[in-house]
Amino acid sequence: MREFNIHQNKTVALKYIAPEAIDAYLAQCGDRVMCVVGFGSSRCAALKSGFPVLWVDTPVSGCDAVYEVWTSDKPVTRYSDELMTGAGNEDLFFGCLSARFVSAVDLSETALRIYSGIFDFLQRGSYPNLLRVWNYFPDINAVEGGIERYRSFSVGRHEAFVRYNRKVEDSPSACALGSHGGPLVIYFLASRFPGVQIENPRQTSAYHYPKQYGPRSPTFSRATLAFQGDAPTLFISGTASILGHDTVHPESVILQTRETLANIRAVIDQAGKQGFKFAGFGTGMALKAYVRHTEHLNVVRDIIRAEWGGLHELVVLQADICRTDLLLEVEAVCWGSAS
Ligand code: 3EB
Repeated sequence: MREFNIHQNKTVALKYIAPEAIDAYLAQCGDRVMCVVGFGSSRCAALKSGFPVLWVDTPVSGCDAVYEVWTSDKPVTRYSDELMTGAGNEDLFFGCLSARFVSAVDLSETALRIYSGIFDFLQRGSYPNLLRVWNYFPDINAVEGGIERYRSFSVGRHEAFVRYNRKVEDSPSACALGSHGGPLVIYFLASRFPGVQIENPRQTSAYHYPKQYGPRSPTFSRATLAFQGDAPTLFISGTASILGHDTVHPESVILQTRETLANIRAVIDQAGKQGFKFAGFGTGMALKAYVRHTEHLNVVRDIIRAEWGGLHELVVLQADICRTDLLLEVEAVCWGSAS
């Protein structure tokens, strides 16, 4: 059998695995598996390994489902309590949570409760630093009780940051997308070591967005740079066609895709100024694109491929974006070369 070496010098690695390959992949990874998230419109069968799967109801371009699998270069220990399941080693921890909610207002309360639970957990344990958070919930653009679900979510999340004295400038990288059903689903990566927050010079920091985007600004950084191990890892937040704080090219998926990729490049360049040596698009980048309209899935994928060629990992999902005029959002993980 071929030598299994996804890690090279990566402290955490990420792979997108098809349903028919997932059991074999997890068996190979053994006690290095930190987190498994399934994306698809129908839930797949339970895994042979029994590893818990956090499920996000979003159609996947070109297949029924895909698994996002995070692995560590060191063995991890599984964790579970009434709030979350997770896995960690001495430096890094992945946590997975989900919670039902019934309305936009309830979503705010639920986000506050969940984030408070996360911060409690982080403060108690050996991973006080929140590096990256993924947020998914259905009907993200629905307006209920006079407020959009996304904005209401941002209010509850912001309140948790305030209550736990988390400075917005130290916010994790993040994304927030609309799934097609199910609960609020959150997973996160936390670390023993603080990350370095990266902002995009082309964009207003999200935590300084003006009130026109909601009563409380979203608490995320454009990227976080984690310096664990031999080579740093750059976690780039969901990135969209925004300049300053304005959506640009609302009518054109092609121009929105190009602007989004320009923003990602700007974040990588900024990280370079703060010590990151990018290993390059071919081996050093995993990318997850979210596209609002099914008919745009291929054009977004084609532009990404034309710009950056054969990426290490690329998955394209259909999901709603948190601003109604945004047609897509792209997140990325970049690995650095050892310095
Ligand atoms: C933006 O730049 C687009 O609320 O956690 C991107 C990444 C976006 C994260 C979040 C929202 C979030 O404002 C939307």
